[in-house]
Amino acid sequence: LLRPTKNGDRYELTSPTAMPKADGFLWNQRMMIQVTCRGYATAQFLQPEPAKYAHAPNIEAKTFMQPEQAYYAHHPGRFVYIKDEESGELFSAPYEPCRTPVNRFVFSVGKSDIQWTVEHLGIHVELTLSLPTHDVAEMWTVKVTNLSGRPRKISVYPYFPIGNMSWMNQAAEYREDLGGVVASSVTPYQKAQDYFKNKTLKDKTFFLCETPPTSWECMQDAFEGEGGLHAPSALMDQPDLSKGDARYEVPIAAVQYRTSLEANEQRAYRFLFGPAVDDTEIHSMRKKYLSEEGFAKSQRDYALYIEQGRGCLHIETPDKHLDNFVNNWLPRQVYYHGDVNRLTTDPQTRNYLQDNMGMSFIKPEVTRKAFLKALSQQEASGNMPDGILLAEGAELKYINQVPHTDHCVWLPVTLEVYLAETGDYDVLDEEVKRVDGTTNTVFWGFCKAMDWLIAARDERGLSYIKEGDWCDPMNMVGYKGKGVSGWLTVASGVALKIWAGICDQQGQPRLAARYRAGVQAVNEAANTHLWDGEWFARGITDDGVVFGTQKDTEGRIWLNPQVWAILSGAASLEQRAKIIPQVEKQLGTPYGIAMFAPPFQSMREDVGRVTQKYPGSAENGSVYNHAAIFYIYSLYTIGEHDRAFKLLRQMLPGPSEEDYLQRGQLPVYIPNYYRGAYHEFPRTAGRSSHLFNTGTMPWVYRCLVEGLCGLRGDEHGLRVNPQLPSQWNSIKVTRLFRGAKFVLDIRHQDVEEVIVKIGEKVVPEAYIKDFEAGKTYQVSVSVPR
Ligand code: CEZ
Repeated sequence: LLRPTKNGDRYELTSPTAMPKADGFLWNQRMMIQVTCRGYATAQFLQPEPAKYAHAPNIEAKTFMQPEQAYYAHHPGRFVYIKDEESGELFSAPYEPCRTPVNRFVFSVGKSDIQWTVEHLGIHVELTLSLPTHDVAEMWTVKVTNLSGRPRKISVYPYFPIGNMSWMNQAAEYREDLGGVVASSVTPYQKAQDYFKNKTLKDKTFFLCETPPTSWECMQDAFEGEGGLHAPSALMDQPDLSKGDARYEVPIAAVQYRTSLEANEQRAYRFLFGPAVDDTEIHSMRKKYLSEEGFAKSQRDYALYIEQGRGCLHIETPDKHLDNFVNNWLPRQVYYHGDVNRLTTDPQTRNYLQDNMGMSFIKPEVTRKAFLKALSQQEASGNMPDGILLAEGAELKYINQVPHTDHCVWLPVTLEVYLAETGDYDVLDEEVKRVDGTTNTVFWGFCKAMDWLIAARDERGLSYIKEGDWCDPMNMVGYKGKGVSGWLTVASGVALKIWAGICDQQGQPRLAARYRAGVQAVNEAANTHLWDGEWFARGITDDGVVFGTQKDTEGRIWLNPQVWAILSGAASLEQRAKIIPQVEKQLGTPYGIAMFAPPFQSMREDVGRVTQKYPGSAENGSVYNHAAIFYIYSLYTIGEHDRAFKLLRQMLPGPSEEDYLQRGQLPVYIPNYYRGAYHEFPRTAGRSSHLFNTGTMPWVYRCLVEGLCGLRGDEHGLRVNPQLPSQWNSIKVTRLFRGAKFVLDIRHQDVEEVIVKIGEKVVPEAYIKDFEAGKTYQVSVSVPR
């Protein structure tokens, strides 16, 4: 059903029906596309706001990417019909729209391309999708081979629906001069001033053919006729497509190649699909890409671009599936986040900082710039805005119009990773010009942010939540201005603790003392008001109701406050010993640890819309991987490596077939959640959201680097303290660190403490300080059993 290729850099699925939403994604800095095994696609590009060039056939609401997206027969996709001209039989690749059971099916997801192989009626069809590195377009290769051992007459019909582009103006026609179908539209608007803004939008969609087709059709209705998508009238009732256009009718790009194939003969067709402003741009895209050499060159360039995201860690462990993920797919997903910021112009501040935290392992110069950019938008109060504006004219939209109080926390939390990786403390002295016109250092900005966190607390010393914290939809705990967040209280403790350490390093003991006092204050407040006997409560509502306690039948125990209490030090050793068994008992599932349990079954007006999400989906008690990875990270910080590893492993789909089928997703990315409600709704528990935007990724990388492999940097060097799962004997690791390469052989042995040797020389305190960039070091590490 599902298999990796040799080194795990591709995953192949051999059924179009077993995991219908199984998908892969490709991106560049200006676009992304997510495609399913059956051929449905969702593509977006930035201009600079997200836009589409292939739409649904009806008006779509503009929104952010949706979890568990539902596909339907007319969903945008990329399809190729094949008709046997002698028998009249029809099928389509990859699988939709005909849904014909085919003889052979392979959906193969690679890091820089996605392929399908489909065999039916003695015809072999191979589809390949790749992207240019800088431009917005899809590059499609369709290869058709006659395997039947006799001459064949067939028609090949690529069918790329374009959908409802605009209610004001839309049309499509075949353009001989440009060599393809061009659909034109006017982005709908009403305000006069928008006319001037919209002038530069890419309102055309082109589908260019390298080889001129026999015929074409540009109108959805004419193509489909009464036959429906599975047997379109234009294919079944007439020899050739009728060269029709679309005049304020829903456009498509369908072309026909009527061809004869000798036995074993192959034909290759190439197409370019994407948006453009005008004919000139379409013409130049054609010139640049649409040829065998153009495609080959672009594919090489794009593969190199993706390769830049290979990260700083390579592992060989007893778990090959884990290796495949860590060596190929994990850095790719981290890179995606850091490189394109989820394709929005106003990423949420916490997302922006964490996505860039991941870049510390890949391209730390990007992380550095991100801190400067974020701080330049810090408010005069010291608070951080809800989103960071990345493009000129960008505005805070959707969730960023809702006041959340946790954004400052993420500054030191993410900086800690950057500093560990680079040792670049100089960044703290950088001057930042701020929105209010003043200029100050990074260090100063962080202090202001920490002061803001200390101040934004109530008379009990607990942190106000307003309309949300890390948990976006927890919007009614504090909307009247009084409610507090238990998580944010202890998370402030974590932030202040990290910052105090940095103040010490910077020779600022008085500041360090001030922030340590802050840590103590929040930890005490949490213990006084939120400790419930076995775990910490999640918060206290506007009306003074403590929630997330033993009294609650829904939302009884929440993961985040426990985890960050462990990290902040609010939880003592005795408290930890109570918390962990409760967390595992109440939140554990075979698909990972749930964010809280039991899920809410109906609205709780003093908690908010999180309780209205479907029980077990998203923040309402799913296995929300971002929350789960915080827990895993905290377990590594306290040496609980077996618990940590078990949960880390559960984050990946597979490797059993049963598990793949239940999750419905290939192990080429980690989704933002798997369904929870394990006890309430076991049928759907474990199902993937298929949303690859998630703050989980940098933390997974961190857990591997610092936890499992135990190779964490600090100011002067690399500290070695691997935490292998007990059942493993040894692993091999390659770690790139500040320009040097460490090749490590790490073994469980009968030793009392970690012993590190470079060659024959023992490295004191397992702390590698003397090394040079550009050199490779062979390191052997003995770890106590
Ligand atoms: O968005 C994420 C946020 O991007 O939810 C996380 C939060 O920490 C991230 O910053 C937890 O709440 O508004 C909603 O209800 C959405 O469900 C968002 O909360 C959620 C979606 O995954 C966005 O794609």
